[in-house]
Amino acid sequence: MPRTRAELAATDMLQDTIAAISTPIGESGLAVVRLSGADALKIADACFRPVGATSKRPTEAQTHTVHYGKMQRAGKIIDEVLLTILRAPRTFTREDMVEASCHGGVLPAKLVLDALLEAGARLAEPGEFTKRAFLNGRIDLAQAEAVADLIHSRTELALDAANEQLAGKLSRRIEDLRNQMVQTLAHIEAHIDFPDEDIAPDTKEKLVQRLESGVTFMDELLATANEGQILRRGIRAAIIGRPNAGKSSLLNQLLGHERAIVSPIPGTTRDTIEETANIRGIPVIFVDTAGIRESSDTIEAEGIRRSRESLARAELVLEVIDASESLSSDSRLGATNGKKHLVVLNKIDLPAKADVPTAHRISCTTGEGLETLKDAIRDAVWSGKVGGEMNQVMINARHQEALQRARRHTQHTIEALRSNQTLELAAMDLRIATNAIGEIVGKTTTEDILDSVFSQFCIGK
Ligand SMILES: Nc1nc2c(ncn2[C@@H]2O[C@H](COP(=O)(O)OP(=O)(O)OP(=O)(O)O)[C@@H](O)[C@H]2O)c(=O)[nH]1
Ligand SMILES: [Mg+2]
Repeated sequence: MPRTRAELAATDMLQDTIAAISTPIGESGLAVVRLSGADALKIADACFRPVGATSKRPTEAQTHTVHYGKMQRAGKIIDEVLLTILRAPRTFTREDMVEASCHGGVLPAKLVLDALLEAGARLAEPGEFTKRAFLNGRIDLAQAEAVADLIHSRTELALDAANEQLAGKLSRRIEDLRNQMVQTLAHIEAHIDFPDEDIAPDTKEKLVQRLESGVTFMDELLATANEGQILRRGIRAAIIGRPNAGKSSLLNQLLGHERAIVSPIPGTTRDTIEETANIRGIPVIFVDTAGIRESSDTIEAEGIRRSRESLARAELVLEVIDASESLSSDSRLGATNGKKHLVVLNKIDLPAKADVPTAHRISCTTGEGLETLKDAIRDAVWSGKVGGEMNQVMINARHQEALQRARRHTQHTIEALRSNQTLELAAMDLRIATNAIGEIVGKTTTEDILDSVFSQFCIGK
């Protein structure tokens, strides 16, 4: 049953004061332990002893101030910390918050956390701080997702897109669309309440037009799904070819460091090697594979089996051919099942014995042709449709599913109005469509949707 954000906020989700270590576990200079909730200041009070003339107890401290002191647990000093006091509502969660910067390392942060838990806090679930920012109305659901995208982004382009979404670029468009639909729905429902007055034909036509422009807008948003997916997940590109063609050399060139072993002995690479590179802003997961040939060596044969598996899983294939060797009947890869497929002719610095007219000509030794190849990789996966109005709005899989559902039901509404079916029918479909649009920003949502969104986060965010 979809519920509004306010309804969800009224459940017991926001009762506890939550705590978590917000920095990665491991040795580091500093670690930050976060606390959020109605009792945050009181709980911090129980563990913190201020040191120095200007430091205050958390409950007496002004908002947005920093205090130096010792953290205590069972009467014993466990660490010296800087405590940042943030009083509601100008905080990330809109609740009272305390951030303790303690010494890095696994133990100090863990002991500070334990002290806070013993004083009455509960360990936060993954993404629970961001979930509270959503439930308390500071950000909407699409913006909360952008926080996760921001953390996970692997290229600047992905980071820019996440920042735009966090700033509300997608949310504003979705809100506008939803408002239009709500108005249309209200109009139709008004006529259901007064059955004597049927909608005048020209008014009806105006409603249909408004819904149709809504569908066009949904299509524009849907067209960004592919790019959105690529930026968030990256794209898998398998480097495939005969032994010694220069596949590992190409991987190293694309990564900019010597990741894979390169040698003149055919059959050097046995296992597949995966590594992500930033190609013109797009995260590309390159997979270097064992050269494909007939082999009686069982280890090499297993490597070749894995090469074929990588080929099957890849979205883009880079077929590497050695230009200094004559082509034979088994030099070429053959059909790749409609996958995006770039042919790369390597070793063009050597006397040529093979030629493939459509190939991208490169030399991993001199670096020639590599920049052009990177452009070609980008062009193969990036449609270039994103730009202009939709610039930097890139929807994710959840938005895509909701938009498709909304589109379908909006179409039903249009058909119902056009064919003069009952207005109840038209209104019902439009209500479903409006709710689906509302799901994107979390206007209408379910606990399942929230769980699946926030489970993508780490603990402490
Ligand atoms: N002259 C020249 N030699 C190259 C070039 N690219 C690679 N090589 C050489 O070709 C040999 C094979 O290179 P690798 O990158 O190991 O080839 P591979 O396709 O990974 O080979 P396998 O792992 O055995 O399948 C090495 O001696 C490289 O130095 C090139 O552009 N020009
Ligand atoms: Mg190799």
